[in-house]
Amino acid sequence: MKLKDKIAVITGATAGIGKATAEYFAREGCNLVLIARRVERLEALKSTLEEKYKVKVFIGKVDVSDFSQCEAFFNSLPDELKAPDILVNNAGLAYGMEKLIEKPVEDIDKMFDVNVKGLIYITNLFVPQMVKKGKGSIVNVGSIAGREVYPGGNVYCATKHAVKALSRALRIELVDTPLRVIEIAPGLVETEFSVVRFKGDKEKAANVYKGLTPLYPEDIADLILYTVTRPPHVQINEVIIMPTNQATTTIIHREN
Ligand code: 8X3
Repeated sequence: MKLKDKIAVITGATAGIGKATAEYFAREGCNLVLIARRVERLEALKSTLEEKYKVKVFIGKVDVSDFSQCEAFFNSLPDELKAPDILVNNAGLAYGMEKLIEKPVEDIDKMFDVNVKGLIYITNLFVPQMVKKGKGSIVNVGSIAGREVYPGGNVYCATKHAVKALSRALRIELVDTPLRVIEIAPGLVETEFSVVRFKGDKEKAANVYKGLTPLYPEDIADLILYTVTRPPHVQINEVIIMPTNQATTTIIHREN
């Protein structure tokens, strides 16, 4: 499948994996609907991609954890954008590494609200239109934290296990349609993820990727592009992708 003149909706589009995916899709001539909270970044990305790749980019300042914002943005879209060819549920975050019993309640809520409820809200708005159109790919960005649990991972791991469960559930429910559901589960990818997790502590964040070559957002964008451009009868259900020097969430070889 070629992406030229297709439409992709991407959440969490202004940084990391979302931004790289927007760029990789735009390079193929794909029009974009980019959803994120930071409007200045959205506007800057829109003008860069439109100018560089001559594609149309629509932007939505939306916090995916707020259903009324998701719904209002969805309702404001012209019909053809309500039924994209590709939906990338990328928005997600982790907060902290405390033990479960010490976790601040607002951090627990935020992770579930964005990673799980936000993904469901966006899916439930766009996917019915994709079903009506009779084609499309849904890409959910999961994590190896949805395959394993590691010290301090607790709630984040629970949300990513939920992303795996929701992806599998959706695949079952869409089995009689031409739609495909793809879950991408990365290990260490160097993005703002760790700066957010450690609430701005750049040193702690840098330590996460220290001594190894991590994955970069472009590596994941490249994989997402691969999965959505397979022939329509090919559904890549799940892909686990890690840096070469990572074997599990905790077994990581680092050079001193
Ligand atoms: C991010 C990967 O191992 O930091 O989803 O949880 S990990």
